[in-house]
Amino acid sequence: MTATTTPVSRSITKSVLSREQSEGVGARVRRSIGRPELRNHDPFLMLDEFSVDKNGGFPDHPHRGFETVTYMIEGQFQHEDFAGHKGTIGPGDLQWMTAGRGIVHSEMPVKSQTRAHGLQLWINLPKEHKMCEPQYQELLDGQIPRATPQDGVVVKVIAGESHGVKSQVYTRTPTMYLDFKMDKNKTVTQIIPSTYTGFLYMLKGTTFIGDKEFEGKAHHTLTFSEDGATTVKIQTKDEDAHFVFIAGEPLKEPIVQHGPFVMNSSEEIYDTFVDYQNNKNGFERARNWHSTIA
Ligand code: FJE
Ligand code: FE
Repeated sequence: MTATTTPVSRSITKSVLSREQSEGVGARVRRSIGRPELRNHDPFLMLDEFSVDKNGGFPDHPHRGFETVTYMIEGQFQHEDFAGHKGTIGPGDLQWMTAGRGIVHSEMPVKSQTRAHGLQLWINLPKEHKMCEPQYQELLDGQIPRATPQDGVVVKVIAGESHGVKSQVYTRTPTMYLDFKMDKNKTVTQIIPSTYTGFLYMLKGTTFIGDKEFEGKAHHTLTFSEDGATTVKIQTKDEDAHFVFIAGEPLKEPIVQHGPFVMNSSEEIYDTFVDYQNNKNGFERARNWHSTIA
């Protein structure tokens, strides 16, 4: 037993603004997790708020050892991989991709659109899942369950649970991913497991978080205290707000990242280069493959 008492609500330990930077080919991203001030947010590796016009995108590139979760806010995004898996996601739709042992794919806006705007989260995989078979979990907006804890508060439950509503998404790394839309002058409490690390990424408006009412504004990442508290209190005042609430169980395993490959040791990264170069151990179908959408 500890002598210190656990606070009721998590508080905010850091608030970091994401300014736009260039990424991919002619794409702009506001990087949240993964920027220098927000490294080591185990199990999360990266969160980008991307904005891509018809001339930009993320053409043919590989992944190994983690998951990418793409959540569209506006516009249409196309993807195509080396196994012939192909599709388009639009506003509110979600693609939860487990790269596992290897994916090579292309992610591009639909050309007729003016702008594709969304979020891409990279979640690390536990050692025992890094070399799993790739898997896609795709959900259209209408298939994502909603919780309405009160009038004027809608929570889309992308992963995990909120106010009794559960997601069916299978998370190899225990993860919560919630999209909150709150009218002004509302207060909600979200339950979070005591061991999870987490943060809010603000898309619109202003929130006040925790008992000390830490202010959160658009394009800011607000990281939660790691004090074992099992709720997060979130308020709005004179503005509506839109944000995502992301939290997960830290893996506490070594992370060796080289661009799109994330493994546990430099030997495994070296092996990954060899596999990718020689089209083996998951990269067989990369031989002579070129996407048709890039
Ligand atoms: C990548 C550079 C990249 N953020 N947001 C290097 F741009 C990427 C990459 C993305 C990406 C893709 C989408 Cl759809 C949205 C993104 C970076 O593809 F994987 C590496 N390694
Ligand atoms: Fe990708």
